[in-house]
Amino acid sequence: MKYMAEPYKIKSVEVISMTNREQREQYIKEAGYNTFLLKSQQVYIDLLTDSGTTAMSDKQWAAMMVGDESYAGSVNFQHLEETVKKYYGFKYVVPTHQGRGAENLLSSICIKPGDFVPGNMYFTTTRAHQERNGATFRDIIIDEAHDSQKEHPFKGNIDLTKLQALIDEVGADKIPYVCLAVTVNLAGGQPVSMENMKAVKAICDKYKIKVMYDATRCVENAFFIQEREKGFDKKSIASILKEMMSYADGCTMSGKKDCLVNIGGFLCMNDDELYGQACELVVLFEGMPSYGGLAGRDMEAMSVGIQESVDDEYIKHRVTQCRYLGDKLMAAGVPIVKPVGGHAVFLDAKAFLPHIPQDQFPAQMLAAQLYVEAGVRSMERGVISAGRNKDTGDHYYPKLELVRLTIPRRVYTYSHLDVVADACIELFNKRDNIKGLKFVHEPKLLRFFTSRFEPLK
Ligand code: PM9
Repeated sequence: MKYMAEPYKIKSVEVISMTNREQREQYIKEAGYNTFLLKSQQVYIDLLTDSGTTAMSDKQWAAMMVGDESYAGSVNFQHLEETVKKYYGFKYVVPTHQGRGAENLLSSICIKPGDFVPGNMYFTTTRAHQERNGATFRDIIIDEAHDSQKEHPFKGNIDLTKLQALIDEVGADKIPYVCLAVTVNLAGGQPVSMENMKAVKAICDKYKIKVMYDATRCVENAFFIQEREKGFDKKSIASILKEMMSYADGCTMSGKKDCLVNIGGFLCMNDDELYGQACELVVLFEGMPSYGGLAGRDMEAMSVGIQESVDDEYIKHRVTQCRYLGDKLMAAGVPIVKPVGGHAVFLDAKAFLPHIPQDQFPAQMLAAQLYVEAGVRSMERGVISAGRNKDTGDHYYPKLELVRLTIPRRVYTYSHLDVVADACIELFNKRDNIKGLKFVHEPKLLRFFTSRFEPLK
């Protein structure tokens, strides 16, 4: 079977709203042509993000009922700690309210002004925390990742020559850690091979540089290793995940993605001193080291979610859904990032709208027009998300100017994806009529969340 059927059945439903084109034209105008500023009841199929949008299982909801809301030493934290240690293998776990809480702790503790943090392509909140603490981010992903049409089984890999060159250029003492994302969100959800993780660790060990994973979509990464890397096809997702983590000194985690919860995250490490510092700082920003900004019930749901996430059938279906949508679009000639990754299909806005220059924000407008077309909400992942260089004030112009159609976990059916595919194809057929945008409001930090725009005449 090319497209695997759902390995679950539906026990509870949420009614979604239909709107007409006239209403949607008005709503997107009111939202300043920014899909983040739409109200959820104005959206029919919501592919804005896979973050916190998961449908929890009956077992997770049951776990919520055994929340121990003691201020300190909650039994749910003990369960979370045991589960993370079992599946990820790190010595210490510090819970946080979500991924960026963990990023804040890690960056604040490890980075000093003037440092460099290399990574396999930037992520918005991750780089913002690194820069806020005085570091410069350096992209050391392989070149193929910046070309939407290049096929590569592990397009998220780190280029080892680029890593070595940075160490030679700035010195190992200016690199507090390498930030290795598994998978790489902004490259299209592209995975990293086990071989690459092992090689990165070997280089970093030589120079006493830590390797910290952004583990946000690590289970999806494990699936691609099982499918594509020699010697892993007979191994379980759980065992691949554990081996992946053995090549890291720790990780940040947004539990809102692969841990299958609506809120939560954590920071892991093996180092005693780093753990001590994280326990001090977490109290300032999140809460006690035994709850980190989460209710007991949220930690319990995350423990169960982690166990469900490594089920081989679950993850196979998840990636298959993304492929189903990607295959439909490719068959109709709609330009997308290839190969399709683990959490989303990314429209290539430069190829979709070649008549709109990047400084007129083609991906932003494409996301707005897709909403008008069919009530489908997506997200810009291009020049607006990339922001401005903190020293020169110029826009960063990423090679990839994308619109992300992100598939929430266990939420939509293949029929919903048919609607999305039809809308994209329809829009592609009338793409010449779409015009660019200009800013009317631009916040300084993480501008994509709240910027407002107007169409160009
Ligand atoms: N990712 C996403 O939609 C939600 C916020 S940005 C619109 O893709 C990675 C790889 C992420 C991520 C969030 C975070 C931050 C870290 N790394 O959102 O703070 O994709 O839990 O995680 C979003 P939190």
